[in-house]
Amino acid sequence: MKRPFWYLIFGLAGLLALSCGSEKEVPARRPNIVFIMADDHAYQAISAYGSHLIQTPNIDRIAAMGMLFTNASVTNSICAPSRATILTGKHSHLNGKIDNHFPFDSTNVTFPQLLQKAGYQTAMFGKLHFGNNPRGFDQFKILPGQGAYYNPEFITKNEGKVTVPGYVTDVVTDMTLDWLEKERNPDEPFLLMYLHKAPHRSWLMAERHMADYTTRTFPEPATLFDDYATRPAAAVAEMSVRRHMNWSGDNKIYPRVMKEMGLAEIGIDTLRFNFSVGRMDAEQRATFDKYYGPINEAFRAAYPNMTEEEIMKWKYQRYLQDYLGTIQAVDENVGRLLDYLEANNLMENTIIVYTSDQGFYLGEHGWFDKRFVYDESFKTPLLVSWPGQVAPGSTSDEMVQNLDFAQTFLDAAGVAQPGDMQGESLLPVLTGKLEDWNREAVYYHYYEYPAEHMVNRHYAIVTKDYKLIHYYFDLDYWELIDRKKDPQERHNVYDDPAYADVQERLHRELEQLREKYGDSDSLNRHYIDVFLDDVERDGIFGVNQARLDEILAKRKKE
Ligand code: SGN
Ligand code: CA
Repeated sequence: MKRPFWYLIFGLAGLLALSCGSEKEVPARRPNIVFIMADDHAYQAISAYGSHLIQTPNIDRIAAMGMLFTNASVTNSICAPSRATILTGKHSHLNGKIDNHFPFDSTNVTFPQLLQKAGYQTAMFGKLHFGNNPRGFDQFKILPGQGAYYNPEFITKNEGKVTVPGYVTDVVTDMTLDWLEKERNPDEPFLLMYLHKAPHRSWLMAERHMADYTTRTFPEPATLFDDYATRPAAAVAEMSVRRHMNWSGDNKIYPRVMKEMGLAEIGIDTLRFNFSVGRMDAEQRATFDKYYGPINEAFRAAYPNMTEEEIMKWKYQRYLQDYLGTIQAVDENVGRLLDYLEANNLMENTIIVYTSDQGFYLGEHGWFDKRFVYDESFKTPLLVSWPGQVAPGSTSDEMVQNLDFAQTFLDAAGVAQPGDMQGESLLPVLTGKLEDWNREAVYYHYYEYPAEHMVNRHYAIVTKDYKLIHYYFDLDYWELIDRKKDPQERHNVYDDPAYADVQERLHRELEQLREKYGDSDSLNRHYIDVFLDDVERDGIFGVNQARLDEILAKRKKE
């Protein structure tokens, strides 16, 4: 291949920097960065992770070309905070984006801004969920808020608001390929953020997958009927497949059928259904009815004789059919992007990342959704390829986090990492230089409570062996999980005398971590106050109103 002129310039600059003893080595050829992220994609639903549920041959291609991480996690398992941590390289309590509720503080410095300044072309397509537009991008087309599955609207940098017919996963990919083909300047490296809405709730799959996925049956997880004994926060959370998944909006029982059957929750559930299925055009709707109509009639006939246990099992199957159906389209579209990169000689000098903004419960603990520090939502899929730098087909069990992306990309691009970023560059792990990598524990902090799904605020230290978790509002107690002996995370052994030493050591290490990252009880108090002031004034969607009222009343008394 003919080397372009700038290759020589950077090569010389690199030599010069080295010979002058500068700290930062400028790489000969700055890599392109393709950051692919899905929304709520559980690692249990990727075949490279040994999934029993689905084949994802295209996502697996990234693992075959590069490295699969088995211990990648997020610092705060919820959408917008994860994205804020990715962009800023800072924990939620420092970048301020602690929950989905408040908009992102756009005075934060983000890695795309720094890459843009350093000469990278930057583009973002798909879901951001910040309440404001991204900074540091030459081009963006983003979904407003959560976005829609069918015929979605976009907020664009140059064309205002546009509505594009089609299925969101296909549409976001079309936009991405269009940018690569028509707007990308081949003389400069680029950062491309390709961010899917799928497989986010309400799990509406593409028409072409309906015939297949609405008839599949999936194995159940061992903890589908978890009793939450010893874990009070898990017991009060509202994310049970049986009790909190909506008949219409989630399981696609038509509001009309619900009414005829006398099932509860008609009002809000009808709205949810209309918001998602109601966006389909006549043709899309006809396909939907062809496959979901018979499901409705079968359910109507079976329901009167179903036990509680059978209802849970039915809902679980319905949930997985739709959730996994959306992933089939993500995988196909990732394949389209990889094919494009391959066909255009863009594979060789490109870092490709596949990840999710967090993991997700696929029936484990009886749940859907995320938020808890228990594995399925705390951990997130992470696959990284970079030919010539990352060994093909390799795996790593290092405790890496979404906190590390910003510094990793800056490092790879030869751009200085701001001193107040809190992650670590992953280059030593990716390139097998583990002597330069030294992390034994990570810090976790979830905030959004009282809110939808009612997961209590908690912070935690996680090592490869244990989790020590503090639920501090409005439940106040500790959990200790022995990850090796209890991989299903069902037993809180905090008060077990056999763990007294472990408990004491972890308390100490947790305090050290909180100090290192600058988190504190007074910050916790601050974030609770700001949040409660706001929800008292404006309310909040999906909250358990009775519990919220009790919390607010108690606060007035104090
Ligand atoms: C919506 C969903 C929730 C989900 C949040 C946050 N409810 O509010 O189930 O936890 O998004 O998800 S829905 O009825 O509107 O679908 S996140 O990925 O954006 O954090
Ligand atoms: Ca998410």
